[in-house]
Amino acid sequence: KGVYDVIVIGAGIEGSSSAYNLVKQGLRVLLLDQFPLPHSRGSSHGQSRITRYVYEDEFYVRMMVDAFPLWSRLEQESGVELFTNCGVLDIRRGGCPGMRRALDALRAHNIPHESLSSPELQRRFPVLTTGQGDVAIWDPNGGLLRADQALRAFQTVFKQLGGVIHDNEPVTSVTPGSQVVIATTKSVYTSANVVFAAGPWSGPLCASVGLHLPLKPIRISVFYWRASDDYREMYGSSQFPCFIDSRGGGSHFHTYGLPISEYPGLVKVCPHEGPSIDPDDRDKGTDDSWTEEGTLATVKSTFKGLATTPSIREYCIYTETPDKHPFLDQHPRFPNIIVAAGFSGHGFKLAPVIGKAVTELVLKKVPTYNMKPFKIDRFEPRSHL
Ligand code: PYC
Repeated sequence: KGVYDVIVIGAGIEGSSSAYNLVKQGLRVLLLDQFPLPHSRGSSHGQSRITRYVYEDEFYVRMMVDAFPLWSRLEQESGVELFTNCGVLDIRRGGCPGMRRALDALRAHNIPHESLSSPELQRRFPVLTTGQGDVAIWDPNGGLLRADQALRAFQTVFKQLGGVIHDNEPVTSVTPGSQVVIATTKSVYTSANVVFAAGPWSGPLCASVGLHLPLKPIRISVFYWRASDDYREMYGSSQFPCFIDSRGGGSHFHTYGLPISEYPGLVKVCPHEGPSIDPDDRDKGTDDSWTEEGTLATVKSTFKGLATTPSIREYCIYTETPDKHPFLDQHPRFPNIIVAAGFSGHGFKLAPVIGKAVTELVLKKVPTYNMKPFKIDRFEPRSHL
């Protein structure tokens, strides 16, 4: 009792997927969360997320090649439909270097895609108004993930396989050693390995074991905009895709969006930026009117028939790293402490392969994926210690 092979701290999507993958290896696994589950305090709540093959970095495309079938496997195991294949548009300025890189990355893995010019975009998606120099990559196999159901599915299967979840149980200390001692508000546990997957709380957790990582929690406003009656059908998932808009500059804020799904008649269009916050004070006073103004500029310039005031604003936290790649690595001094943090707002879709990669790190197996971009010492070697 109280002794585990692995304790995962943080039952968000990365921690829950890690716990699920670890228990499948026959390990005794405890998944801890500081809040009662489910909760909306971190980065894994809400009903929808984008999933896609299109990425500028080839190593993410490689990971998505595995992530799609692993999401399907979770659908089968849980009996819950998690994915809607509405496609994804990656909208950009023509000729930008990122466009070339993204196309090369897709080609490297033979992923079906199309390049669309501005007139072609408007022909295919009549709700769009794009500028002359705008282009897009069409990722027909991407779409929408049911986020809160996906989180529950990982946790349900984990428990069915013998995993243990303790929620409403904050960790109060971690003492490294060949057996790590984890104290919480309710108990003391020992474990051969620990996974830090605490989302925006990962910075202080890592610092408590001498690891100082550049992790910056930011608050993202999740906006829903009413579609007028004439356009409502055109914004449904059978006609409208998910999109990421990285045109940047001028009136174009970096935004993303999804078709009508969780709230009848409401289209999700959100900024991909926000103010730096303390996750314990997420909802307090920080001015982020600039994110609403920036998103509104895109809503007005690009999407026909949407209201000019959002009907709903919710909050979600991204935990950003300087290069927007996560830390997915062993602690440099204590190799039985694994860090999985800093997903920078694009980690949800990757969760099945993050869980697999974490399991390989715990079991000291040869990694399936290129782990170099995720190394803890990639910025300034040893300055983090
Ligand atoms: O990775 O596709 C993505 C995404 C969209 C919004 C936040 N992340």
